[in-house]
Amino acid sequence: MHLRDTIVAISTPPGHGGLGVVRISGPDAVAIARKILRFPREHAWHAWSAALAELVDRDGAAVDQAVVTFFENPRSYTAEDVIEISCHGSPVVLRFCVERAMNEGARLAEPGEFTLRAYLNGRIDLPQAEAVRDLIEATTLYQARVAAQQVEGSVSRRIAPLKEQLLELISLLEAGIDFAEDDISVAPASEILRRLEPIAEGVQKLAASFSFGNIVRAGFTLAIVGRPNVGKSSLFNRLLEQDRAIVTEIPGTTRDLVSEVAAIRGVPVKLVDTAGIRKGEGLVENLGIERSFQAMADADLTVVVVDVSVPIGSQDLELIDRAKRQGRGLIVGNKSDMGVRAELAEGSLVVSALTGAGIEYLRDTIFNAIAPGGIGEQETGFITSLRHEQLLRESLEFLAKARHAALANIPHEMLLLDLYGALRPIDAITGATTADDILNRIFSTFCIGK
Ligand SMILES: Nc1nc2c(ncn2[C@@H]2O[C@H](COP(=O)(O)OP(=O)(O)OP(=O)(O)O)[C@@H](O)[C@H]2O)c(=O)[nH]1
Ligand SMILES: [Mg+2]
Repeated sequence: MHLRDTIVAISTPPGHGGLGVVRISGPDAVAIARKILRFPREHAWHAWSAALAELVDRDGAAVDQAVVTFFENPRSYTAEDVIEISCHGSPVVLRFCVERAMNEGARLAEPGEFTLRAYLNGRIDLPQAEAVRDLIEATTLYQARVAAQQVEGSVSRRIAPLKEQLLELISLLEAGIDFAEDDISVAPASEILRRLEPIAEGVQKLAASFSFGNIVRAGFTLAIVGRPNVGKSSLFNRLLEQDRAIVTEIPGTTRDLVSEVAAIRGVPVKLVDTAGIRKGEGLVENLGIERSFQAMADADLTVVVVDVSVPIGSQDLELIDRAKRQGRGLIVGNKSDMGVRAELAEGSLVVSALTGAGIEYLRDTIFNAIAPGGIGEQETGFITSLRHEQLLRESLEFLAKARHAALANIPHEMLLLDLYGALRPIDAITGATTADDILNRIFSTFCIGK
């Protein structure tokens, strides 16, 4: 990567729009902008203020009117001089603007290169840079909020104290080795163990937060199963707040899987409506039922719907049993508006897809199944990146080794190797010691212009 280059890219999505933004960053940004723009009066660059200008071709003919903003280094997105040219959102005009900048010496930016520069210039760390991508790709407001916290540095803030404690322990042992001739141990095993424990606990907790973080980022699959006509499709539509699946009074209406993503308390949940399960009436129905079982096996959570207005049947019980065996099942008694005659096990919910009664509570219950431990704690910062989780697990392994070494009174030189081993992955998370190929992998998943 050549930080001396000045880079340019269209930062708004492809296609026609009211506005389109071209961004230029680097040492020559101002000089290039001067050549491709014409200001009404002799223009003095005022940083962080907008100026009206004309985008001109080489002969000086105006192609478009633009609003130009100058972010002077180091107080810009990349920590370099940044010019944002806001033109009309026409793909030809935007491409023209980029080509003009390239003719004047700018280079087309690689995917994620603006953010990469922010990182290389020390303005943000790696978790913050990765969160920028998540923020752009968020599909629910909740995902965006989590990513925004990470852009602000929530991941690094949780890692920093753990790293600090680890460094303290390392320097304690390093100091002890220097005095080794005196044959006095500065740090007895009990002291090392006492200090190791909270570090390992903190790293473990953070690594474990990935199970929820991953759901927030990648989503969660919920299968709705049950006998025919119990109201699965009605419930599916109700949770989706949209009439997506066909509902009729004829049992066996749904023949195939229907799936759609709904936001439940902000978490993207893939809802899967399935064919009602009964002893099959024909080939198509049997195939549909097979898929219902498959969906159940694939789901993170299964909602077994029963008709609560009639006594529970043996087929209901069979399904409930199967869901329980597969892990996470939730029993929902539907049609409560017609009276409650079924006796349901504890922890079951009673709702009416028709009137909406009990649906909010069902949403809460689904959310709690996704986020055990309550949302309160979860919001204080969890990791959403598989890369972070793997590095934390690696660090944990070394911490466990260090613990064994301390227990076995192994010389501190050896124990220190384990502690450095635990430190390395932590540094790799924040980018203190990250190899170039890993950087390339991270930033190549960005879109161009970010
Ligand atoms: N009274 C009442 N009727 C409901 C309720 N939910 C669904 N129904 C009715 O029950 C019938 C079946 O609803 P569906 O949602 O199609 O049931 P399903 O489980 O998807 O049925 P299949 O796709 O055939 O397996 C329809 O006539 C619905 O209007 C409810 O909460 N109360
Ligand atoms: Mg249906």
